[in-house]
Amino acid sequence: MKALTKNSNVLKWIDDVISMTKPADVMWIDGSEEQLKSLREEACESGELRPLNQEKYPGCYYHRTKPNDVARMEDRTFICSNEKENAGPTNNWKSPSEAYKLGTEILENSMANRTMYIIPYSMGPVGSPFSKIGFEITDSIYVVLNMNIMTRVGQKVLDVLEDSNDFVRGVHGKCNLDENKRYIFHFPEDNTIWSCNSAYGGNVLLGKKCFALRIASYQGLKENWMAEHMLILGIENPKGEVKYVTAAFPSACGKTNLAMLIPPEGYRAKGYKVWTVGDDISWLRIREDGRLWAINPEAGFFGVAPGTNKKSNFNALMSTMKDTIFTNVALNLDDNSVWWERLDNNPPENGLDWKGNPWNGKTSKEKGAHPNSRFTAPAKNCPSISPNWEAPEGVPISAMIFGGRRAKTAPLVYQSRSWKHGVFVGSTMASETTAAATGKVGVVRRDPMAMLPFCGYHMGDYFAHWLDMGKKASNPPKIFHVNWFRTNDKGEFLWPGYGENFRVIEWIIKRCENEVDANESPIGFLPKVDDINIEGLNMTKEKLNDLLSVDKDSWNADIEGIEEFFNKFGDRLPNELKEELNTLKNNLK
Ligand code: OXD
Ligand code: MN
Repeated sequence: MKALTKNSNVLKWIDDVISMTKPADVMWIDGSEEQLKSLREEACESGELRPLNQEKYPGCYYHRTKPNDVARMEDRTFICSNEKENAGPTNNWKSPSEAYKLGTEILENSMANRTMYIIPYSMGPVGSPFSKIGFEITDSIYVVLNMNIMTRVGQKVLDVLEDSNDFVRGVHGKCNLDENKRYIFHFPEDNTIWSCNSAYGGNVLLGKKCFALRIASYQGLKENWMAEHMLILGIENPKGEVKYVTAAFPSACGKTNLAMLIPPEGYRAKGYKVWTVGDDISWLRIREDGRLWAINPEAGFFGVAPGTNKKSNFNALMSTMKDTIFTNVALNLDDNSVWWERLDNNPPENGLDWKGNPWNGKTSKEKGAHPNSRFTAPAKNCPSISPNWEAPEGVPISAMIFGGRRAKTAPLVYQSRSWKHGVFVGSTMASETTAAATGKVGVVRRDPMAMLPFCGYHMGDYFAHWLDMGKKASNPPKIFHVNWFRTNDKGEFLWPGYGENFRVIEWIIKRCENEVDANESPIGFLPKVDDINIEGLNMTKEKLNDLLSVDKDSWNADIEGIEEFFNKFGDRLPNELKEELNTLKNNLK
């Protein structure tokens, strides 16, 4: 097939990959519906995809991965910077020469009987000054079809790139899915990603975690912007004014739910609305007004299916009703539809589980869907998608929210005293494992800014970059911390969560607008009890007071964990963070 571009940088690189992988055929993805349709048909013929009930789920397909290939593999993920030191203590490292050599051995001739697909894609709206271009070379139709949902693909991207050399070079080869030879290599200094022997989304949809977080975080360091693991949300008041916030949470803390939150009935009646801009990643830049503006670089949601239902996340469920690819969920053979745990109380009797085995959901003790089964759904399907979600220059951010699952220490919400203090709050972010997940309650895992697995360089330098951005922005967002998961002595949650979290977001916006005062505390500003609206909730002021209290003993115990974590970064831990730690210690005395 004729190349779709004359860009010699692109063509030279593609020739090199062809020489390495020796594909039987090469196809450029132009993004046309005609081409995508024929790829879907081919995938259905080969069994790679299964069409679902087209009346119930128009344009939807089903896919299964190998049972050993169902999640991101952090121990097989490497940052291949020239200097080991620059990958930092929180990343796996291999030297670029070793990684290229090993990758070449594995990818050599790996496409001999296969077609190579060349996907030009844009992260962010095509042509926006905030967007970046990448190519993914892959031997998987599943990857092509998922990338077509998650990013903007095709000729229009090449037209914007013209003959520039500024693009990310991604190579993905399924090879033979050998888990012992599975690697996800990132070469931040070369704008390059190589992924082999996996077919699971998080390892192979290279625009997402690999580019939009690991490579982009390094690009942001060099180019004065930020790539963050953050959702973006707009809150509209009855006057029609919209304020935007971003939020970073470790996994299993309700990020997608917050991104698509539906405000409580009383607020909706008054005219409040919530708009979804993004559910996973933000790219943030300082604009002329000194504020940080954010775009969602993605075009779709790659969401966890189990637990998604009409009550927990109506908008996410509605997003999956058309043009969606489901991976590793259960199948209902009676009507050729999908099912997953907690979707409803009516699991299929005549089903197949995620491994393809006959499965009766009414009697089986086994799970039907893999706990990390996913939907890949177009963002434009989301009922709450913001009218500004594709604004080329992004949306202005009033507040950034960090959060984690903390049974005791962190109050429902608090505000940092300054940007510098906010960076400290983000850098010490932590979440506790639940009894259900590990058998052990309260094991604290540090996950700074929810970026632990996604920062493409030394995390000490990443903290310094955050501090620097706050100095460069004359009007940066205010930084907050939330905790929806505080419990009482019986282990019961004190806060109802879900849509009711809107009440906390309302306080955050009021603080940004200087509409309410706050109480100073050793950890930052706490709400005055009367300023969080609990009308219509089964909640007393005493209980709210408990939720907002700061227990010095548990905070002092936490400090030990913070010190231990900070020690990892040696002399690359910015002094400002050491100062903030000392301030916290003194405040708690
Ligand atoms: C994701 C993740 O899939 O954070 O978004 O792992
Ligand atoms: Mn994520």
